[in-house]
Amino acid sequence: MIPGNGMTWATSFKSIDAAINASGGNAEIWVKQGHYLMYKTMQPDVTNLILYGGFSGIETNKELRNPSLYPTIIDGQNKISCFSNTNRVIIDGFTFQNSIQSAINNTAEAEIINCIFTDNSSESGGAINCHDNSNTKVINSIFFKNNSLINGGAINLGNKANIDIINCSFTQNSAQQKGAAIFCSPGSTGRFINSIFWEDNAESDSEFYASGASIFYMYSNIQGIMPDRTNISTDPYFQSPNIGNLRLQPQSPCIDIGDSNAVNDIQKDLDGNSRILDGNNDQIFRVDIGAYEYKIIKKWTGDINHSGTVDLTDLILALKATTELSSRSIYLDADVDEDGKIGLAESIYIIKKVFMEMESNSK
Ligand SMILES: [Ca+2]
Ligand SMILES: [Ca+2]
Ligand SMILES: [Ca+2]
Ligand SMILES: [Ca+2]
Repeated sequence: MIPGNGMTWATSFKSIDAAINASGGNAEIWVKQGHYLMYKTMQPDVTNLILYGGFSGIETNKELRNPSLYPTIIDGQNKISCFSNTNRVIIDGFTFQNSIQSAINNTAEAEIINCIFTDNSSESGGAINCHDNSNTKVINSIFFKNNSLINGGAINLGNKANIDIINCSFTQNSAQQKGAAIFCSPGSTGRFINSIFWEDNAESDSEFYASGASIFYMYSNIQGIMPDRTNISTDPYFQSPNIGNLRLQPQSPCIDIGDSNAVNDIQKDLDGNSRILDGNNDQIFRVDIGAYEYKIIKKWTGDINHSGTVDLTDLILALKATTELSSRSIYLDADVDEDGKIGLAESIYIIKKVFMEMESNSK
């Protein structure tokens, strides 16, 4: 591919690094779906960088991307760390895997949204190492099977480092010593809201270690804590935790018990579905705990023309509806995201459903 100017998909850069260097900072970089093997740690020397993943490679509007349909995978190949920032950065919509020395090393300020961290390792902080005095915010993200040789299987917080963890799910991370989900050094501050910490495994303090640190957890499900007014400690009923599917089953205690105020500026979950949905059918919309919002599947969900099946005809009708071409065979109770309209959310739902059926038929 001939390296371009990065202004269109046809003239895109050869690598994420090339795009970062050319941007000079204060820029958004859109990264197409794909499996990006890292040979060199990305160390952007620019400020206010925003990296978005999850594009199929035709979008002209970033709202149309979908990291769960079009994963952008950053792979450290068990050789290197993927990303290291010394300036403010936003990383949204990526999967980080197979890093050593942590997938992300944050020494400044990082906002990490809609990301999946899996099979990363380090001495401390397999997925994210938050170095001394850094600020980190993690939203709608999953930490699955990361590990550390010492402390902090998924996340390590250095001295005077701050972290906000909102609507994240941690499971099956491990640490040889303390804090398989998160290790908080003395003097650090951690706030965990609407998050699940379940079945992580360390020699002690499996979910978090926070001696000498300031820790606040609210509206969360944490294994090993005493339940209180807002927090619970009970099996979250992930769909298939052993393969990293941390969506909630219908009987999950995490449905509709989160703090909706914490997600005022978060419109979607890790699947790109609407937050907030009414997941227990009491007509009250309340956010769930964890990275995914549970959605009740109603009789006509996605079946735009009420034919009894969800198929490509429904997709065409839903797409027609997005361009405001009305059709007599569009039924509003096929609504997927409870916004009273047929459009993009329904189109994405139908594509996923049709793909999933094709996949299960080909097995
Ligand atoms: Ca409800
Ligand atoms: Ca809900
Ligand atoms: Ca149909
Ligand atoms: Ca809708």
